[in-house]
Amino acid sequence: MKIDRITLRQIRMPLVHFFETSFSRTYGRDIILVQVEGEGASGWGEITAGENPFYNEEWTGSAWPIVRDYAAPRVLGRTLGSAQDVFPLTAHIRGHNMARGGLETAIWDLEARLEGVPLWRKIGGGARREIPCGVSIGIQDSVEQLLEKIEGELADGYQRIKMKIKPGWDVDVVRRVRERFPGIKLMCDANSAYTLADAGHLKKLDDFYLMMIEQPLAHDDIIDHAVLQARLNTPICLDECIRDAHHAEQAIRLRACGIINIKLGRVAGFAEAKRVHDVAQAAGIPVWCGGMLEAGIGRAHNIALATLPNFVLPGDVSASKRYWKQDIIHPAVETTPYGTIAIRDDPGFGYALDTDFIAGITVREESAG
Ligand code: OSB
Ligand code: MG
Repeated sequence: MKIDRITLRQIRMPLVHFFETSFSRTYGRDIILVQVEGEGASGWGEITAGENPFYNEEWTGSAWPIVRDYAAPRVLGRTLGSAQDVFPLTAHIRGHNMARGGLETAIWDLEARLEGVPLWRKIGGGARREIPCGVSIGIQDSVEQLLEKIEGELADGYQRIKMKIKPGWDVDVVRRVRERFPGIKLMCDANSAYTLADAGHLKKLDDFYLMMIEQPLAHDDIIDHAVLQARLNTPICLDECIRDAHHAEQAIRLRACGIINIKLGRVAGFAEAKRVHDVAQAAGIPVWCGGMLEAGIGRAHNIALATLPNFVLPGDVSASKRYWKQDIIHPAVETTPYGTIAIRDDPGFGYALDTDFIAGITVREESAG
């Protein structure tokens, strides 16, 4: 498979509802799409970096030159044995996994399309025909607003609720949610807003039989999570900390977590996501697929990933309409009344691209090849 041309497009899309985490509130996304052309076909990827370097070190503005100047030149004009070759070709880049992953996932899509097979099959997935879905609900302006949102998501069939927390919006809010919804699968995500000095406070969350507490401590600190996990009954789920399979091995060895959230971008694409999955599976640690407010391409890649066998917990992959008035793919991603997404059998990531719509929301474009 020879890669002849690579095109980057930055698209701007307003969110249907703002999304607030412990680190910022987002009203819209600036997303980079990666198109790779070769052997007469195109593959597409989406860079999952945020608009600011707050979740991790990457942002839309850093991802563009990283792909253009460092990642793309490594594969452009080169004949690849398979998409598996892309990860090692860009592994000399320190960090910037989301930028690398946008290119890597595009080449997996291209390879699947050239072979005429669905992406989920290409990556060795297909353990399930429908993936179980949860939702991630941001910090709201009031507890009443949060309760109302949760009620709506449950009515739509979603199987578990994740609520974002931060200091000042944590134990008391979780208590109100638990009182109102005693039977639901509930979890929270702190996006690194606490330190070990808060261990006593976080311990109060044990009262609410949460499925897990996601990434309470620093984005790069597995050791403190191990100390905290020893004090909590609730399983810790690591997100930000797990940037590659070796981190997963270390976290598991240190008993820093009971569950791992896998995000394609955070681990630089499908090859490493599969390795994280395999490490966790061998250790009996369940995983689920995280989200980064993706548009349709990234969402479709997540669906494929979540068909690997150890993705046994509902993930943060949900319907397009929760994010966008109009998505960049056809049809939009939809859920069943019981909170699953059915996988598709079309080649590649399985959805058609709305290229006219993409052209209309493109604010920056550059090609090489
Ligand atoms: O920590 O999982 C996270 C969104 C942006 C940055 C970080 C996270 C999230 C989410 C949203 O929780 C998941 C989604 O609905 O895409
Ligand atoms: Mg998270």
